[in-house]
Amino acid sequence: MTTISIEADPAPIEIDLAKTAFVIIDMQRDFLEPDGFGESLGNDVSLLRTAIAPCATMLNWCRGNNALVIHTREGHRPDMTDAPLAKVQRGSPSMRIGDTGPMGRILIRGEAGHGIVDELAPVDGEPVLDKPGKGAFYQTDLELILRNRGIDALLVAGVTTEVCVHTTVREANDRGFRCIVLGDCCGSYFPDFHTTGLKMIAAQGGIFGWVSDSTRFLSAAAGGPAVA
Ligand code: C5J
Repeated sequence: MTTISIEADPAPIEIDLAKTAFVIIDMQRDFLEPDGFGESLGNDVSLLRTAIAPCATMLNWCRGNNALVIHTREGHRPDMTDAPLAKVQRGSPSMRIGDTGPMGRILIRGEAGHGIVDELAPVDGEPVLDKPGKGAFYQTDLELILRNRGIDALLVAGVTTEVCVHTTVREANDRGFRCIVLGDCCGSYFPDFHTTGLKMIAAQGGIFGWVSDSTRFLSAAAGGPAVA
């Protein structure tokens, strides 16, 4: 057992590294790459891409220290039988789920855009969960995997802060997992949503979890002083 104390908001949090998983939410080409779905909708993907380097640093640490890493991808079966009509028909975007975009059919499993960016590509032994919804627990075996491994704390990263990261953290919190969201490893097309989304997690004494960053985690893991 290696227990460390991570500087975080609203307060430091102690975790046992053997019972901690790094969960990376939806770092998919369609959300993050120039020419992807996100950019085709007019979004500035550079706001999300800032999360790639800190996520890669965290991945390296986890791989070097035998920590469980779990990747998720948002998307649907090619026949879209698992895509609720209410999701497919929502809003009036120029392209919808299932339409053909710059990197294949939007949010469809097996298409290039659905894949995780090369910098964070999963390696053997790292579960990759395909989720049809925003939360990583909905209609996936994430909870089973975490319980089987005796995990009680999650280091959470990914995109977007206020949508799939938030939904997953809320789901995890309700299931009794302690979530430490690494702010620099997350991103949003809307900077104020990112900032406010993180504040919402840590508000009211940490109503859904804790907020920290990769620097403070790595410093705690190295046994050094926390760097704000
Ligand atoms: C994610 C979304 N991954 N914003 N999806 O946050 O629709």
